[in-house]
Amino acid sequence: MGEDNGGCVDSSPLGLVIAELVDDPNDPADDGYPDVAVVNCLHPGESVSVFHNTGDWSVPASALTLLGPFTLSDEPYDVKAGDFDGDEDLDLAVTLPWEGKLAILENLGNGQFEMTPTIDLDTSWPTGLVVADLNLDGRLDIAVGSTVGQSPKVEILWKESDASWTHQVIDIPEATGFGTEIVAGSVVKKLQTPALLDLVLATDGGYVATLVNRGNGQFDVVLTYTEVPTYGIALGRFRAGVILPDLVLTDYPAMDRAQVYWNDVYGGWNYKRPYVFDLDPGLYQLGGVATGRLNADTKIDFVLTVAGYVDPGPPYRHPSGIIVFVGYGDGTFVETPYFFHVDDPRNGAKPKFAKIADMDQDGFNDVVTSNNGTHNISVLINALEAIPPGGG
Ligand SMILES: [Ca+2]
Ligand SMILES: [Ca+2]
Ligand SMILES: [Ca+2]
Ligand SMILES: [Ca+2]
Repeated sequence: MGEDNGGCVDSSPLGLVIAELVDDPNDPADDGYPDVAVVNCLHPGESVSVFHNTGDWSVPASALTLLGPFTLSDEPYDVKAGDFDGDEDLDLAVTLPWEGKLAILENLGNGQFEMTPTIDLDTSWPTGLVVADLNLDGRLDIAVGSTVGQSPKVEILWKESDASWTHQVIDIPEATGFGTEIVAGSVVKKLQTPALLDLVLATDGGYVATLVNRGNGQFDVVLTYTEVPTYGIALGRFRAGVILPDLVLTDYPAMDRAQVYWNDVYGGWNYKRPYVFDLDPGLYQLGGVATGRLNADTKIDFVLTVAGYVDPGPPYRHPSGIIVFVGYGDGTFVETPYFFHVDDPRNGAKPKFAKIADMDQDGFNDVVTSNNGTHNISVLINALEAIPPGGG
């Protein structure tokens, strides 16, 4: 525990994806339980670990079975799942910033994943990625947030009918910084082709770039200046009755705020307000953010990860954990969030990415975190009474 690895552990998150990656054909109860893949950036030993969700949560500590690790050629950043070869098993795509490459691990269908030849990118420092069929041709494409020089780019890998990838680099004029996290969603209403997904990229130069998907490889870039380097972003339908999603991002240097923006319907984002957690600001480091339903109401909530620090004096330690901001369904959230302990910072745990899924299939979403600085992920099974519904 707590094995350190210089910049990787201190500054790079461990990407995490929840998807049905492994099915035990001898165990019908296994069906439908989502599995977890997480990238390990410790050197040496850069790899992907897959946790098979057996579905037996009677003893939570043994509900996940570790598979792998499956070796990568260099330090990874993020991972997403998609069936890239059409065999109905979800494969894994991993960004390798130091190499400027993308790795695809093929799911062999028996709990094993095999590295295929890495794909050279035309941009450098790929970080976040998203897997989606961006031109509605039935083949999954990949969009990567990256950079050229000091300016952020999005590189799209279009999957062709002969299984090759065609690269397209989309410039984001006037923005600065590295691309960090990228997400896909229907951000702008499209009368002709409502299913076309747009892309939203955050940069550590303080920008959010929406790439409005016009189809046929055409994207209009709409830029919003957020003033602060961004770490994580997530979309969510925060306002009941409003179809287009709003946005929440983590404000990295301030280290104690999430910022909520409302969709302006043209691809831009209107700043609403920050949400502050009151746990000794400065003694915590914000990580990622995820959106979803986390209590018994139908309103969308969001969850942040925070990494605590160990102090030489009282109170000695500031716990690492997750913070849930309960949504009111009108685009606002509770003032006082709920904190849940993940791990002891004396173990070096710095929770980074958070993902939401119903791990035990009881009908209520749970939270999974990647704990940078350790060899652990944490699964927080939702005990509903712990998170009362928002008022309002
Ligand atoms: Ca596959
Ligand atoms: Ca496609
Ligand atoms: Ca809720
Ligand atoms: Ca659950």
